[in-house]
Amino acid sequence: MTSQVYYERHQSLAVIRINNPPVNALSQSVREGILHALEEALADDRISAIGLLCEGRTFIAGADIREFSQPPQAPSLPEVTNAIEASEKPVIALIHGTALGGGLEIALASHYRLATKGARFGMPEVNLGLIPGAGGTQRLPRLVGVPLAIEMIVHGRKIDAEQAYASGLVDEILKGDSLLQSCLDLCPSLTNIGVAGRRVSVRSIPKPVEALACLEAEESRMRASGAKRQAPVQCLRAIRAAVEHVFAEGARVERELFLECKGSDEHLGLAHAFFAERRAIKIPELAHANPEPIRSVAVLGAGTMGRGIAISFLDAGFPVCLFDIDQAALEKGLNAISKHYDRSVAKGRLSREAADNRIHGLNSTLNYDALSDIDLIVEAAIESMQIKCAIFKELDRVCRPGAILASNTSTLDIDQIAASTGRAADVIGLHFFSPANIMRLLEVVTGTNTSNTTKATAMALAKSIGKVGVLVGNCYGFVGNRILYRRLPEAISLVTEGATPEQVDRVMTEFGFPMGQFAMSDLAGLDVGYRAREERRQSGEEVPRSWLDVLVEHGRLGQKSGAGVYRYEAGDRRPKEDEEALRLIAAFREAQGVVPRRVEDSEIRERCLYVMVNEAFKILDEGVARCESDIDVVWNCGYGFPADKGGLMYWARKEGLPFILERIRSLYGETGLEQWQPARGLLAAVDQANFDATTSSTG
Ligand code: 3H9
Repeated sequence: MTSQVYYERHQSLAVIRINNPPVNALSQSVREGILHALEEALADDRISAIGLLCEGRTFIAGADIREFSQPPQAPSLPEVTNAIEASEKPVIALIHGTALGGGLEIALASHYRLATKGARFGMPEVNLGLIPGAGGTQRLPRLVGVPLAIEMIVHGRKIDAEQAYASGLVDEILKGDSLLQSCLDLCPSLTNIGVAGRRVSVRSIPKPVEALACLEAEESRMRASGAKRQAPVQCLRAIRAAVEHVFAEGARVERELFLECKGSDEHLGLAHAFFAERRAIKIPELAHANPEPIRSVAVLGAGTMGRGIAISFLDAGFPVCLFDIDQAALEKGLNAISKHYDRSVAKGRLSREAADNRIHGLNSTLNYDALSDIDLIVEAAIESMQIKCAIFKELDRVCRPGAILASNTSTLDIDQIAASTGRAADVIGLHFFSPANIMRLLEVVTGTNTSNTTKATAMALAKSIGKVGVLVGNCYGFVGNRILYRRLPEAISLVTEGATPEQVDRVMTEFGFPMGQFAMSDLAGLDVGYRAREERRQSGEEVPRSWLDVLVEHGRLGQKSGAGVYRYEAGDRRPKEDEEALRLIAAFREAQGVVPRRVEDSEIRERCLYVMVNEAFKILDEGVARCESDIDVVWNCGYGFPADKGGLMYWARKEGLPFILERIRSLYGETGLEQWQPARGLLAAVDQANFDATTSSTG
């Protein structure tokens, strides 16, 4: 066969065994190997059935994404799936781990699907800006019906073995551990049934009238949402083709749409984002560090952030002790967590039993001494250095040697926090993003003395709670907030000069952010930033006053007070432009002697985004981020940067660094402001780009 595909004979069962670590992706040699093995099995009279089995931790996780950037190589995946389905001997997919994308398409082309209890199934192509391209959009709706097919293909939802069995996607969930033995046991009966009625492509769509209505409802939902990504639209088109046409025609439409998606910027951006996340956790300096096992977690502070962090750990199966010094706050926190799980049950996201298990994993204390045996403590108290240092001093007193002491600070100096303990090697920042149980980013902030073991433990922990850990250095705001804190003043200045907050936010949402800068500030609470600015002013720093300060001083604190930059109606979180805020802004301009001017959208886009790019290069210059793609991950997973644009730095390179630098230089010339002083790394990157352009044109 090929080096990744083996052919074996077990009595009358041929086994095609795939071994392409780590996830058995369908690279060219795997596709070729499957076809050869299939031919051999079909030519062998002793064989009556064929099993498809994968080595390692999973069934096939899809096409090999790395190959999409290369010229296509035969055989194509549709050739393989069609050959499997055409086989006159039954092909049985033996599924463990995850059957994803092209892997699920192989399973759908097989005549029987047997799965282990823990198996999961999905069509995540849409998350890569693609559609399933090997018959998935045609076979899945025929097998499980259009509503579930839409969920899986358009929304990328994964289902477990039980749901797969209930929907008819798998024929049997195996009781034993050995897929091969179970297949051998079932072989005689499957062989008797044969393949004739088992080819999914010749089935008709179940409940066609309902299917069409469901398709139309989804299409209008998509139009109304104004979503910008193309892949979900193309997924729906392909499913519609399955409803309206015979398989061959539907498959032709699917192929066309797949190839269109494969060449799109959306796919290139999302594929970059996918690999950037995986690159972020590969840290050469930690290659030999052994993570410590974490068996128990305490979260200090029962406020919104602490609760979200506690839920993240409970969801991942960790026992959690919630700590607060205030009994009422603690009870409120425990209550909120319990209610969160009740809501998950009511929405059908979690079974009552699973929710109860998580709630049972939670206990609480008002007493530091109760933390003495805990492996990891995450402090989530308010953002005050004085309070955090006092907490860490207590933790140093009570916690066992080797326990990891983490702070969820979003800005403060980890070294200063660590200095309040006698164990700086065990102190680290774990910066969660709100809502902490939902946002995928975890900035792992290292202090000067944080040990490699602590860093490696924190990075492994991030993965085990389903977060994307990014290792960053210590500076005000770390990577994410430091960049954000450059965008905010720029957005404020644009409004001072004459734009409206609504205009600035619209430009950002048109770019692809889910929320504009000011809607986000309202959500976080304007008083938070105000307090931080006041603290800096009081410590002697020169922090210019802005109209945002004026809004806070007029009691406009954001969503929580019903008014901030925008106005909010009761029970409605949608921001509405507000005359009162505009009046206060106008009065501020007048007091400053500013005559408002017309600000073009293009200026807003450039100033808000280029200031971020310049700061990101400064962060790289200082070694606070390890590489450009780590910055992409931080902004994609923590701040809603549109991942189909790849990430801040990936987008900046596409936008053109020489052009960005030219604008930055001119803004620096006009304003003399530090944020527009070109970063060294940006200058070097542009020099390099110019050098590359010269050598390629002369060579
Ligand atoms: C498709 O199938 C299109 C077809 O419909 C049509 C074609 C015509 N290819 O995530 P992990 C690598 S599109 C290449 O850390 P986990 C990954 O980069 C595909 N490489 O592990 C990493 O490499 P490295 C549809 C892949 O256990 C290593 O495997 N399928 C692929 O946390 C481990 O990955 C998908 O979108 C791939 N398809 O999670 C599935 N997948 O060690 C995408 C992974 O060098 N994959 N790698 O950094 C996943 O969702 C997760 O990787 C998975 C395992 C759940 C499978």
